[in-house]
Amino acid sequence: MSQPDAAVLKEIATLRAELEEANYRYYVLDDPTLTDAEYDRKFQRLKQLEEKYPDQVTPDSPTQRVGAPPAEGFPEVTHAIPMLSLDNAFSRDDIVAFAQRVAERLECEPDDIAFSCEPKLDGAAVSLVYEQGVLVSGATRGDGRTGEGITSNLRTLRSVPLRLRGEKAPSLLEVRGEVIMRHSGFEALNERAREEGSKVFANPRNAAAGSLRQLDPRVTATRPLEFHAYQAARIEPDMNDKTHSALMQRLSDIGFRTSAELSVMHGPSAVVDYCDALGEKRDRLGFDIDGVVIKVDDLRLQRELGFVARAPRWAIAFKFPAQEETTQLNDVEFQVGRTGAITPVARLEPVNVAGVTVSNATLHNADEIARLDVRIGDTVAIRRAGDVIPQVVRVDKDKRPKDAREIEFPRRCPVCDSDVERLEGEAVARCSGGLYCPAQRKEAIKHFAGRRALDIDGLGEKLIDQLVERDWVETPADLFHLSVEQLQTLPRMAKKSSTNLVNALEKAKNTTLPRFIYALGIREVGEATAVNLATHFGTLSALQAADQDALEAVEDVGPVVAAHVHTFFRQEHNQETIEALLKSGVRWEESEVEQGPTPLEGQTWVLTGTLESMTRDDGKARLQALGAKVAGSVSKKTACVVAGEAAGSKLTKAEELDVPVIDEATFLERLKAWEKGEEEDA
Ligand code: JCF
Repeated sequence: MSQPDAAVLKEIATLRAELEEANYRYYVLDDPTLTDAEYDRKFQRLKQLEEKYPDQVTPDSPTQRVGAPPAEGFPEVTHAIPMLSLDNAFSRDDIVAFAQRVAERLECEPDDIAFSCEPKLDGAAVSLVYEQGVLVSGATRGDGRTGEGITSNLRTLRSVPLRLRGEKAPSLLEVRGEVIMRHSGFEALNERAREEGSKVFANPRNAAAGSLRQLDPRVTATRPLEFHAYQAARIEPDMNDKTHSALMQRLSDIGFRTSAELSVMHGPSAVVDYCDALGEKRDRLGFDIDGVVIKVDDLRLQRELGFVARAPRWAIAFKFPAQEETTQLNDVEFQVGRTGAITPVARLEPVNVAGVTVSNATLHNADEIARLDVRIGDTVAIRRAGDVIPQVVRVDKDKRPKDAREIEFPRRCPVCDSDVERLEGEAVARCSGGLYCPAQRKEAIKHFAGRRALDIDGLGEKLIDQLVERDWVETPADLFHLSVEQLQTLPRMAKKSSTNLVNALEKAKNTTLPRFIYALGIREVGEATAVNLATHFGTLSALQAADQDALEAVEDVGPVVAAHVHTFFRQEHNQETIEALLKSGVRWEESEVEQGPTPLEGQTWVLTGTLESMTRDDGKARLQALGAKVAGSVSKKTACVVAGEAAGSKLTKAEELDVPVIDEATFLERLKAWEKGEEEDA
């Protein structure tokens, strides 16, 4: 095997440092410096060098997060220092009493004590051990005395440093903290699980704990988990930090995510204010917390206070109201969305969940009803957290009344009586009525008028319902024919509000192409896709004329979205609506996109192996800009294969099928020539 020279060793070290820094900026500080493409490029380069020089691979290399084989089970790990739980406080009085107890022991006044306050994260507690700055072990809390060794799984979390930052690492460090899943990641995970019929988690805490206990680390690696440090159980040699808050800053400096909400409060009434303020903010954090952890900030005083039985005397957990409550399911109704998707909605006996009255919750789809085995009359657990729609998470079958009724999923649309269709492999059932269905029509018009679409001021839900019910508005274009006289005849619409609406409609006619595309409500075309489509095609007519291949050449547009867009513009009623909209004066500035040269029109290319001068994505984009399609596998129809370093089976396949193969240098030369618009002479 060849030995790397000094320049290669230096490149490896630099890449590792850059990737570690990028991870830290992204996953710990939430302040990324590298773009995803730059990160991928450096990562691929490091992987390539490590493949060439396997002796240089180190366990703390950024490439080594995934790769451990599936485990048979997890070893038992005895915690050097038990992982304690905290005593709870449920009221202002409990907090004041805690401060009083602490003050008595320390023989001082409660108001003279500094308390460090932070959110109590609702996830799975774990402990990480670093020796000479390198992660050697990670374990769950377990029963506090022994937990499960899940090192390979914890290594896959990018917020878990594999090596500590800084010049001089402590010889031993044990850090404890919580592994959490944010609401966004949790919802996406469950959404996917519902589609695939795999395990749906009741809440982010279960999802985090379940993800950490996967035997295959590659599964854990796909779960959106974050580690937040909250305690250093052991540091050798002692760094002599004076306070818990200073120690947290140190943990942040050496590579850990710590609470952004940590504050030091002086005296119990300031602590109570902190708890109130965090309670207000709770729904906007984007992850679950179940209270506030309050600690005596001074570490010397913590030692002086010591422990009782299972909990420290120097800390307490103030608990917020639970985000799960039980209530009764009174009925299930079926709502029809913009795309016809039929969603079962649970009508509940109203119940207060963490300060908000909940009387409806989603049941998602027919599979979810079956999974929960829920019936009308059941006692159900409801979960409400942050911006997530309240959900039914469990059924208490012991409390099921004798007359509980099965929920029947409708076969016909509850609004327009069209057939309900459920495509093979899809979790959602849809009304087949399209814009014939008043429910879909209402939703389509609400979408069209929405803030992110045409932004029609003063055209609210109730008003749209009335306009559709009276058959005044069938398509968005009809909105622009409404008159003040007509609007005035509606309940609660005086002359002034009618005039305002007509003016708002006039104003909304001036829009932009991305907004217009988004407003059309094409399936799976969100704002970002609408921008990409507008930028790529420049004009509405170019977009309307695009075929499936041309659509797939747009950034982030895959076959499914391309098909939705293509089908949309082929429907006669959609063409008519668009024409009517343009005729009534909807307009925007068009920018003819300079049509680049398309010498590769109709050709399919394949990129394989590692390219030195660009990422594969860059190569793909440049080929697509020249009119080519870029595929992932080689077939007889492939026009050309670009073979980079270490190209494998695709290269063999190309040779078998006699497909032309070029190397990177030739590829670059040809790209440049084509991009300049020179004729191909081959
Ligand atoms: O966020 C938490 N769940 C959390 C738990 C935060 C802390 O600062 C903790 C904890 C459990 C024990 N501190 C201790 C000592």
